[in-house]
Amino acid sequence: MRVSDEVAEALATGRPVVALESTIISHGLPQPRNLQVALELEDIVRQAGAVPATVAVLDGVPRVGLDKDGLERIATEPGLRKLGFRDLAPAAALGLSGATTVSGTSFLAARAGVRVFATGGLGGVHRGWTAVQDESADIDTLSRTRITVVCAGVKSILDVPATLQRLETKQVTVVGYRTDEFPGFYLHSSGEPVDWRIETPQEAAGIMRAQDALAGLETALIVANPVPADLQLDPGLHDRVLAEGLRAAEERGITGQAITPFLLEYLVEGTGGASLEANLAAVRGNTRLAGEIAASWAAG
Ligand code: PSU
Ligand code: MN
Repeated sequence: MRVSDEVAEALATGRPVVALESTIISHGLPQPRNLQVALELEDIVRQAGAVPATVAVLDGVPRVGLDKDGLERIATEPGLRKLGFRDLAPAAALGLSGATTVSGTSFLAARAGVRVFATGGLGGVHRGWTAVQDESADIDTLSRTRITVVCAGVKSILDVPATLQRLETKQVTVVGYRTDEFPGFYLHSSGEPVDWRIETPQEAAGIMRAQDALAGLETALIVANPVPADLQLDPGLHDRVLAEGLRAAEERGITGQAITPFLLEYLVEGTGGASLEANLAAVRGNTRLAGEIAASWAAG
């Protein structure tokens, strides 16, 4: 694994660092907007006073902290793989390049000593799980990785109540940021309750210190930060296009790793780009908050 000089120095001197995932860039957003977003997210982290560490695997080398060239490769290289935790070893051994999901990113970031990670929405339990047991590896990795993930909930293409149940079973702490309801990714709320609510980045850092003091399972802290209500996708449009997308996925037999990118893209097209704007608003807000939490954590 290669940690960039800037990230290594920040970690060595106790400066705040925020990990960013790369699958959202390679598979989650359309070109050429995705490269602009990758750069913008790094900027947002810097504005919060922290150092960005985008995570990916390049030519078989897991990387924590990418330069502009690396970000460009993630955004533009054709046929880039999508790498969860279990894909890291084969990618390394075969010298392949790929973008890391929440599960791949969490593992590598935590290994490098990065404690805070910003993303859009987590993977989770897919709808129809009673027939096809598709549950994102994100959940299992977060159940045994000490990292704080700031997200806008889980993607609304999933079975949200089932995902929350799995997070409970797997002992992953979930707190709402200034909300009593679990966010709905493109939507301000999923309508599902969360057990804990915090109001400040300092409170998040406090929970992280308590996790360490309790020294129990190495589980993650999920800080669920809703997209602002005025920037959310229209809920009626969301429900309609999502239902269409789910039908289309079923008709075309799309399953496994391909289903998430397929549905995200379907939503972008079906909403005339509105889902993309809501997605970006959520990711920007999460990145800003992650920077603030990392700063508070580093200051403590
Ligand atoms: N959230 C987004 N866009 C994405 C993803 C999440 O807004 O592209 C990615 C994340 O990398 C997440 C992955 O870890 O989708 C989950 O994929 P799967 O369901 O195949 O585990
Ligand atoms: Mn899956």
